[in-house]
Amino acid sequence: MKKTAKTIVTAAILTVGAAAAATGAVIWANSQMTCVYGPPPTEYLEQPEYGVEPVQGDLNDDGRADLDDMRDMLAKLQDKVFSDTYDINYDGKLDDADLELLKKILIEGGYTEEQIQEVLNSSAETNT
Ligand SMILES: [Ca+2]
Ligand SMILES: [Ca+2]
Repeated sequence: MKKTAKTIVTAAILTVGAAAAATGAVIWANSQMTCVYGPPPTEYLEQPEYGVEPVQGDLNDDGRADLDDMRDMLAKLQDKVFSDTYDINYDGKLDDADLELLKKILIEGGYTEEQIQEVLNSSAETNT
């Protein structure tokens, strides 16, 4: 009797499983319960930026820290407008300390002192 009941449950699970396989759903089952998951949420999968670690020094959100980020920071420093995006050392101020930190990040990322100095010079020229 007990064996028969289990056989019926197994048959039911297999039926649900076949239906789930046809729709691309995932089925999970054990002797106590059956759970059918829907197909993977494609909208989520198409947006891989979720759960991705932010890149340190990436201020314009293009996924990498580069000289454009430094140009953006220089512009903000010249405008003297505080923005917490650019306060990369999180001290509540936008100043040279943030610029120094960004320089360090860029050098660690493979940029040379010369490349950075060039950006600093061109920024100083446009300011005068
Ligand atoms: Ca960037
Ligand atoms: Ca700061």
